[in-house]
Amino acid sequence: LRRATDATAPPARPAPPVAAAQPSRTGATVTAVGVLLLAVTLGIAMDPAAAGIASGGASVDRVSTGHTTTVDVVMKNTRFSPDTIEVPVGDTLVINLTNDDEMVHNLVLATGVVSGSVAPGTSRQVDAGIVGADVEGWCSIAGHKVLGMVLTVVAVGAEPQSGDDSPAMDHGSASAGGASSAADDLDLMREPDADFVARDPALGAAEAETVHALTMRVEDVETEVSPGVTQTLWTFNGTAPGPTLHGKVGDVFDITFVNDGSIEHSIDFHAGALAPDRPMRSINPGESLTYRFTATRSGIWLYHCGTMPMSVHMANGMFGAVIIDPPGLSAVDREYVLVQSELYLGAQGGEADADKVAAQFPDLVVFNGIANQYGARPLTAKVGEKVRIWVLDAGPNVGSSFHVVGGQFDTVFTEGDYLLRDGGSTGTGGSQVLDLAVAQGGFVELTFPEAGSYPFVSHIMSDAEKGARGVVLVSP
Ligand SMILES: [Cu+2]
Repeated sequence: LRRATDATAPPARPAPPVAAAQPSRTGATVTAVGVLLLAVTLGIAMDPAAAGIASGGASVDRVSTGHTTTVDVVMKNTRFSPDTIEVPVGDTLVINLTNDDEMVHNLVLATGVVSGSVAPGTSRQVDAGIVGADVEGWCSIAGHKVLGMVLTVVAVGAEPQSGDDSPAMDHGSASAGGASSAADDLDLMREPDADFVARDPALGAAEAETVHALTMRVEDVETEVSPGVTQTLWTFNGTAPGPTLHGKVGDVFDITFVNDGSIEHSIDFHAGALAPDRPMRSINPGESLTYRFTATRSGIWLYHCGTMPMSVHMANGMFGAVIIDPPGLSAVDREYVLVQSELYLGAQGGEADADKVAAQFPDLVVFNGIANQYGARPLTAKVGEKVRIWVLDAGPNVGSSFHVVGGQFDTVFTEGDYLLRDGGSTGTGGSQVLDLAVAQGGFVELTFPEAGSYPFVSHIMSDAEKGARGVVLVSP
């Protein structure tokens, strides 16, 4: 190791003078190269990660000045302040990190140094090691980098870097940390394992009670979203979509919202009209709030997390449906509910890739959270039965054009009223697609004329090919 260091280390040089108001420099000036090399060698032996070896060794050839630059950095409004730190090359950088925000943050440096979570109102000291080159840092909580929570460490007096491939300036995505995406493992033709159980698409009857008291608990759950592809989703009550709530006009929903996740979250029920200030506020892990609303209007309503960036929170699983039956809803033989959403895959087992979300480039478009699940585990019906399918488009970014191949809808209810009921005024009207913008919902009714396999899709065909399809298996 010493030989290698001798061969590659540039000659020690005094750090250039830097006019910097904030950093304070401490420590004795080291002049003896032998002592310096010994210090570097010992440092690497004691803490390889601090020397940058674990992150690819971009700065192994740095030479310590023996000085320490200490900088105070405040995290507030999803920003680092200051967001640029100038450090003489060769100095050890120590960052006193204070979180003055109301949500959890952290600092990740491209060298592999991580602060760990910093709770609101707390501080933490981060030893960034010896700075040999410019280093990018960011908050790795999903979406915060996209919101601009980026920190740049400038190594003053460093040699210009060659090429764009330096790990010290990795511009990889915040959530994936520049790692490969689980999208590389996608195989939309792959069948699920034999023991795979699809989410039950059946909608049960609305509960008789008029006050629905329930707990909605945020939990981080690793979920297989397509065969062989898992993501750690932020869920309401363990699944994405969260539970489907079902009631009647006038019912009260008395919700206890509990955040057992790892970052702050919130909940927003479109099914109730109220001032959002208090019930929709974001709460930190370990906190809870009460959210009580009366469902005065019928339809299928979205609920979702409303914490910034909402796109990422929703893309990572935080959505679900509230169904309020319209008065006079006709009886049917079978009733299903399908919630369409998108997935923007981060690393295997990781969280949504915030950059893909911002670019609106989904890897998967799915019904009830899992790609193609009802291809392998079809919905069922019998010839001549009346079937109602509720559909909600949760997004966060892609609408739906819900269609049943080989089927025709004689009834369509969308966004609060019947677009078509029992064939309309002529009795012969039919509909081929339920057309939903993001956050819209409705239902269709149809009767299957003969036995067979009737695929259902979003007729936005590229989305069907990304997983927004299934089958209704109709038996005699
Ligand atoms: Cu959230």
